Amino acid sequence: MDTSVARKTNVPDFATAYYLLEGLNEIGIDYLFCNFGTDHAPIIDEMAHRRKRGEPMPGVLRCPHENTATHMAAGYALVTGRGQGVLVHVDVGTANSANGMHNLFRSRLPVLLMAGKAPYTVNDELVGSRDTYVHFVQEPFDQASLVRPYLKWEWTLPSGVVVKEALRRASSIMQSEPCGPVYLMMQRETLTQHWNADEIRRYPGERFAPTSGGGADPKLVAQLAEKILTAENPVLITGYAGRHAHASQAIDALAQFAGIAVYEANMTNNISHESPCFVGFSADKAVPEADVGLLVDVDVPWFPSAVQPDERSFWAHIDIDIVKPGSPMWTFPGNIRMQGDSGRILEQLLAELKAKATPRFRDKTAARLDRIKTAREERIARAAKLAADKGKPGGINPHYLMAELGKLLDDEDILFNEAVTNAAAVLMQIPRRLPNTTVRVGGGGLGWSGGIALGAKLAAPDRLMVQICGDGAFYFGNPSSVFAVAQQYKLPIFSIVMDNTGWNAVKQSTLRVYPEGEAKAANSFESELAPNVHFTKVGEAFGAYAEEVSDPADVPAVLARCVKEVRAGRAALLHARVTKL
Ligand SMILES: Cc1ncc(C[n+]2csc(CCOP(=O)(O)OP(=O)(O)O)c2C)c(N)n1
Ligand SMILES: [Mg+2]
Repeated sequence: MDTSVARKTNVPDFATAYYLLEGLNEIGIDYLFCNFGTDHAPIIDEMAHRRKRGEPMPGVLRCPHENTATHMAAGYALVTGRGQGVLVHVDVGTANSANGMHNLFRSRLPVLLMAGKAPYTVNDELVGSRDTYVHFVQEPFDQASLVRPYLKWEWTLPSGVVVKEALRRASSIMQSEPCGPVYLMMQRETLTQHWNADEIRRYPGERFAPTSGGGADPKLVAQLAEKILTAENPVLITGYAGRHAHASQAIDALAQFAGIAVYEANMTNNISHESPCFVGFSADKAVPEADVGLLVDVDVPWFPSAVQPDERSFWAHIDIDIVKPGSPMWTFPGNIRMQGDSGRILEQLLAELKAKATPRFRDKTAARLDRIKTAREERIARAAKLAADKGKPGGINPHYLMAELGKLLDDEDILFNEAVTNAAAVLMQIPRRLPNTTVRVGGGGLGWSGGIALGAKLAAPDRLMVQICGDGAFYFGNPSSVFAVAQQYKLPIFSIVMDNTGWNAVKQSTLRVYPEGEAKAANSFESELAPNVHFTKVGEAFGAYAEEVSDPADVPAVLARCVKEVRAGRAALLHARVTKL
């Protein structure tokens, strides 16, 4: 581009918003999850323009609430690995997106959040100038501060001439491991600026690849292998290794070769639960007894207030996110730390062990594998015993409910577990063979499971997506918005509400801090919610199939009817009255 000569008149000329949509396509964004406002007029006009010209652009899904939009992007990224676009309205839409950004950031899921900014001209100096009341009240001094704690990058587009460069930069950062949210703000006047097509440079993906995790320093691998070769009681604890199938396989292979008991702690993305060395969801009993421990892709391996490892034990920390820069406090042990692709590092470790294994190591491994087998069998028997109690009318046992649900699922189906104090029942009763098929977000912002299930369904229409949430979580999820999107875009998900009549987590937390306190004495935990609700009506308002179940005897049939409806293409909502808090 020669800026010294007058702008050419024989080159097509379009608004920045036109190139924005083209650029989004070029960085691999299939969908925009949108909640529009006055800031988006140029984008909406260019959407129609590109459609009229038959030019490609991302699919547009309108979400009545930003919480749905952000979590749909999470679900899509979870299944495809690719971050999508979320388009929201200035500061207020950004504020409504904060819960989702928190959850995506803590889940290491990529997303490009975009918001307008109030126009900066007030006298109609430029196209897009302020023309309505809200333009005068929707400009805070620091709009990005509403989501900044959850961002890897933020920028306000200074000019349309760099729109594609800014999008490529945003994409490179969100897709580089550990992945996460980025935020781009755009003023109306910038979006309406016109540029010649040859003034807008392209930034093709093959030249601007994101970074990914690599292997580890062979010296550290050798050091860890030496420790494992002489270990008596090695354990491996993970929380999100299941994000990558090869990491799940590497854990299984290493554990079987070296006789390592494998735990998932505060799990967000499961590894295969059929691995012979997988022994459960809490390593609390094993940690104090371990002499060598591996922390692999995990945020919270145990709660230090309850559990401490032996002072003499040796810990290796293997993770793509080894520094945890987003956490002011993170003090779990690591005598050595290896940053990179955990699956790849564990493959290096296994190769080293195979080269160095001694007969004594092999004997000890065999003995450990026997112990692990027994622990595994005991655990499975414990789960079956819990599920055998069906509960009572008005108080279905969540373990029984989940065991029955598990019978209806295929290996590829995905469970989104937002059951809060009943989350353990989901995990224990529905062991998963394939990685990343039972999922929790890494964050603590309730209200995610509906949106994430919708986004996952969009990415993988042939798989059943099951949202399992508490009654409190159901409210947080803006369910009317979830079911509206399910209906409008034909995304049938199965939603199960485990209604225990309120916030059991809040009650339990009070009891943990004050086991004999005033709240207990008065049986007053500020936790009960409206008693006579029929959540089914929310689903029905949007054409979903909906049933209520309170008698354990009806559970198998009601679950079968719901699953049948969903597999046939209609969203279903099951309101299950489970054991009260
Ligand atoms: C957005 C948000 N607000 C508040 C909380 C605090 N919180 C944590 S658990 C919980 C109760 C959830 O209730 P429910 O989904 O019914 O599950 P239960 O505790 O009954 O098992 C609350 C309010 C939160 N985590 N996220
Ligand atoms: Mg509840």
